[in-house]
Amino acid sequence: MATAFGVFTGILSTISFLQSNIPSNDGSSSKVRVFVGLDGTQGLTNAGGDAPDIRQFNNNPEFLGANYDPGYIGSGTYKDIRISQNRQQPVYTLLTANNDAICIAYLTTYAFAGNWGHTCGQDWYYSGVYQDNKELECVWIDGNGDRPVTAFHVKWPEFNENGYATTDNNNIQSKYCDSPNALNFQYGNDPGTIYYKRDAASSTRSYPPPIGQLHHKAPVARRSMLDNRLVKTSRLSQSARTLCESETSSGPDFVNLAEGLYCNMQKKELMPTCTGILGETCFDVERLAMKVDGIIGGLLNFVKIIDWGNGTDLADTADKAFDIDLL
Ligand SMILES: [Ca+2]
Ligand SMILES: [Ca+2]
Repeated sequence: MATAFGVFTGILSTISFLQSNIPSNDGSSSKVRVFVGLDGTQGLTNAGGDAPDIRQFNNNPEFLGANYDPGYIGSGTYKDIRISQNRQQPVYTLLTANNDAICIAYLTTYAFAGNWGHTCGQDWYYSGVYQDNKELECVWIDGNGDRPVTAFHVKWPEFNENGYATTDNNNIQSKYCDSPNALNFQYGNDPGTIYYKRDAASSTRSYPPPIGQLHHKAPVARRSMLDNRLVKTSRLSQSARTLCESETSSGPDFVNLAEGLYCNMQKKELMPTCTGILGETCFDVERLAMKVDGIIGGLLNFVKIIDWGNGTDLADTADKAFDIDLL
């Protein structure tokens, strides 16, 4: 796959690379391959699901074409999604999730590795899919609230032949995670727009498809209202406060043990975890219950505890799901 691609060495080679690798049979379509993680990898489950909507944009970026609701991708497999468009190069590709979440290990027209989810602090997991003998991570996307990311775009020339950064490590965060140009994750309902910065001086602009080509789906009921799972983590990068204070976040209740905060995602209510002080109002991590003025309230009926661990020990980062009766 991606290893057959040339290395980006400059504008000229980038152009020839793009032109020679657009897999188009008749000059009227482009193709994006979406490869998803393999169920069973460190407890990965339901990695397959609905293929994302794909929108292609040229370098300006102007909308070129799209394929909406392109079908299903099985666990550990890929789907080639064909997009009807003119002969212009698709430089930006926007992937918008549908309702059955998928965990993306890699993408090609050119190359993008699912590891970017982890690198940029998004919802990720181990994929069980290998590239050059190295296991890729996958990034989760979902359209109706089971996972926080609903869409992301990639600007293909910003990624090397293996789908990684073209900059040195010091610039990865600023170029790929903090600026919307090369890569941008979105969390809203059915995003159809890409956001980018032409340069640092100009403001962020959005480029939706022209009126008439806009694709609207009926807003979906976000499942977070019914989600009675709890995610536990000790990773400082996964802040319960950040998640709770974000208007666009959705998903299971979330407790960060290192941060000492619990977020009731339905109410978007932040609460400290209990420390043993008399009379405190807090979330009791052991008993899975709220304490008000030191008195245990009703038990919270979590059906699953998803333990993301501390991010350093593979055994502890498995997406474990416990029956509540076994705790
Ligand atoms: Ca799924
Ligand atoms: Ca879903």
